[in-house]
Amino acid sequence: MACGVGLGLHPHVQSIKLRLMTQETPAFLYDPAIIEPKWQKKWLEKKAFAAKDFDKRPKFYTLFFFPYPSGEGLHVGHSENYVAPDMLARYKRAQGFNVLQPTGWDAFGLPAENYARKTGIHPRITTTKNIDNYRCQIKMLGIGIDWDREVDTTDPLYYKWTQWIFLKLFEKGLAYVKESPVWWCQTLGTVLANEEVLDGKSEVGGYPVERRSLLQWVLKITAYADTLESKLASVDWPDSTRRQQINWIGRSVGAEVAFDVEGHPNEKLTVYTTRPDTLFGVTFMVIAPEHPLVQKITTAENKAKVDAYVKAAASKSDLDRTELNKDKTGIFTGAYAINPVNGKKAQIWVGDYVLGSYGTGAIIAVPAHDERDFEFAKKHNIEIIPVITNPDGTEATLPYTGAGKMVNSGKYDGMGSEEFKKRIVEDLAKTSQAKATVNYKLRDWAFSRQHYWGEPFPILWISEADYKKIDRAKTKLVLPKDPVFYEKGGVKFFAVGLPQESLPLKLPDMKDVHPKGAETPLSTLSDWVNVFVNLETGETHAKPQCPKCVPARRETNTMPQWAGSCWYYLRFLDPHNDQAIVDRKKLEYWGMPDFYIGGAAHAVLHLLYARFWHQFLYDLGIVNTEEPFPKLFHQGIILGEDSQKMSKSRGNVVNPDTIVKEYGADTLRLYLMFMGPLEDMKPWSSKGIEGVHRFLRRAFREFIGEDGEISAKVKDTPEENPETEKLLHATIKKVSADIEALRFNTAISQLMILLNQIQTAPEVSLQTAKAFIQLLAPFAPHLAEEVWERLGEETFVGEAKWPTYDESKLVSSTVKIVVQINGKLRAEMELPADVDEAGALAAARANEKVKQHMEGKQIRKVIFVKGRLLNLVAG
Ligand code: ANZ
Repeated sequence: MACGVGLGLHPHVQSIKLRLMTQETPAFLYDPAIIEPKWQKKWLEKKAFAAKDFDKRPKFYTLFFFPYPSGEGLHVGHSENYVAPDMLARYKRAQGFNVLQPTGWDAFGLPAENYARKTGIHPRITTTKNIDNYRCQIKMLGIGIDWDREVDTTDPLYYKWTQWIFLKLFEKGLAYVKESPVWWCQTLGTVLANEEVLDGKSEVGGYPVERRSLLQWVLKITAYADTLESKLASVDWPDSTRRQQINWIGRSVGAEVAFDVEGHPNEKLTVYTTRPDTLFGVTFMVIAPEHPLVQKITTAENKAKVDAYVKAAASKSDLDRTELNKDKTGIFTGAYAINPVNGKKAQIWVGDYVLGSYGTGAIIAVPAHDERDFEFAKKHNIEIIPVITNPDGTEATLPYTGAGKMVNSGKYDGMGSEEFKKRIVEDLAKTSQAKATVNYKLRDWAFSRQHYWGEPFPILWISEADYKKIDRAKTKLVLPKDPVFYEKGGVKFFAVGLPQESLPLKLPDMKDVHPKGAETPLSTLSDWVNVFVNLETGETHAKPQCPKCVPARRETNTMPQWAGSCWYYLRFLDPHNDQAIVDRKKLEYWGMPDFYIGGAAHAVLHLLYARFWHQFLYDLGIVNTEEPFPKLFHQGIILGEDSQKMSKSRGNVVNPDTIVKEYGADTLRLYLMFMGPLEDMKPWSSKGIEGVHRFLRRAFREFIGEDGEISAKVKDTPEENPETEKLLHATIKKVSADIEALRFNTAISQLMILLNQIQTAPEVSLQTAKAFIQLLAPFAPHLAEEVWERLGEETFVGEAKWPTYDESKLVSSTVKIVVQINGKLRAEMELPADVDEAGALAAARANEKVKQHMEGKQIRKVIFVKGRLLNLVAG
């Protein structure tokens, strides 16, 4: 049973009730089902994990990717994501840091809406229920969260600020509208997201889908392409993630070169190329099917074929046209371009592998120096002219993509190709036929969704005539520098932002959140959509109540799920502020997360979008750092016991609830961290979990006696067995360093070694027992609190100062010296580490065993190896 579902009780609580009734649990037994809820309750009551604003201690802000509360509840992968930073947080707290570990819910999104579509249950209801369950599960794992800072992206008090940021983007010209294709499913009567369309059919039901053009909001993330790339150098992130972002941004340095078009004196065909050094080798050109020149230059005899080709291309996605397209197809337009470097004619083809949305939508093709063009030229019998040799000047085997010396390039022959690359652009620039440019693969961010369960846009649409009436100096409406408008049937509509003080614009309630046939659910709420707006105050009314009121339509798209997660890390610093996103002083005190952990799957979307908004907020002066996540870490995926990805269909999913019920959260926590290095992908093992559970039982039994009180073995004395003492200091050193470096697995091994030593020693000091419990506390906090309490402590173990080690204690004060008599091992002596030959000999003479073997013999020769051996030759 999932947390909080059913009887409304934590499964632990249920089992405890049973146990208490039957008195099954003697106090000396380690029983997580009793201990864990007990301490979770105490932590909550005492607000043990409250982060204190402006506290004098140094701050430590740790953040895990906040969960999307799905109906399925937590799986063990999430558990790993929350447990690991919790260990760090608990350690830092004990180290004297003012630790902030918050969480919240990324709760808008499609699953709740799809569930509503199937069951009729409103997303608000499912979302609240799922959040309750997740909160319960996170508590069940013993994660130390400051619950007073919990946020929920679907709470109007939260999305007020998501809308506020959007309005700022709108005001600064970074939000605009564009007609863009979306997937429409006639049978379902709805727009579908890309991920809901599989192989050209709806994921739900498998119905046919078609492309429909709809007006969409787009955010100009490309304005930040340069900063998004360059600032990556300043963050401590996994290399692969940094590289993925760099590739996604795709900075490309090249040149635009303008070609004349034969027979069309008023047209220019401008291409984008990263290889202007190959310009003399151009034998054909390829333009995208959507390029405006296609219609103008295609000759009559080629028109029918070209039209058919263009039509076929229109139904393909960019991905189908590029990455997934192995066979580069094309069709000749019958027209020619004139090469500005030598006046040579080049055929102009249409090819769908050239994208209209990248560069200029047109390319030069150089078969001698590009594999793709080479194959194309061979297939269509187009001339191939080599213009670059091997680096040593010899003729290269074609296609040759490297650098070398220029040939067949007129006056530039013999010049190095790298030098020529710059030179030709400079020379063509003199006659405005070329210019150096930078392009990015990054596209602007399509920011509209045709769903119900998202943030409404705080935007109204009004007529052009009414827009012109607005007095910019007086109005409270938010207006962009350049108007944002669209045209329909020859009439223009202009976007205005609601006054900032009117936010939040609440998501209106709807019975059926998936009305059939509507492009957007909100568009069916005509009373909500059609309003009158006062052009001065920005207030909206159901009726025209004043002379300044004009009719307006609300925007009926909602924001994508990414919006709320773009800035949530800021809200934790000041979650209840109604006047600002975050108070500046609190921002300055806490700063950005010192540690941010989550799965690698978000390498580009969330982590890029959040950086974009952060850099925008930085430019507005709202945040004081250029990057939101200075240190990022990805935990590895946990596989099923069969080493396959966990999935319902494989039946290899491990449910944390079950594990907690069977072994307790401490065992789950310890095992998750003991499985292997945090960043590694690792398979689950039932045997492994048994092993760590036994370790915890042993730890408990070692310090707690049969009567449930301190074990008789634990002595309240300053004396400690030298071996135990040495190992304790080594363990403090290693566990501290390992936690800092997130090597939780090796820290746990070391604790196991120490426990073995404590078990072998006849006694253990109370001090050592306490230190061991403190070291164990980040990993198994419930057990640690319980033992700590029974050892006579009154505060939480996490509040006690982390144990320190003494470097000098790490060195053994004594050594074992082996005594051989005539080559035979006769005795072992424990002596001071720095004992010399005379001292060792004196000790040997006094040793009973040595005395026996020396009876009647004289020492003839002594061989002494310092710290190890005393060999006596006797006769
Ligand atoms: C001539 C050439 C010769 C090229 C050569 C490459 C190699 P990146 O680095 O990815 O920016 N290109 C330009 N616009 C394109 C478009 N809209 N669709 C498809 N391909 C396009 O790549 C830039 C190169 O990709 C450009 O340089 C152009 O081909 C092609 F030996 O120009 B090149």
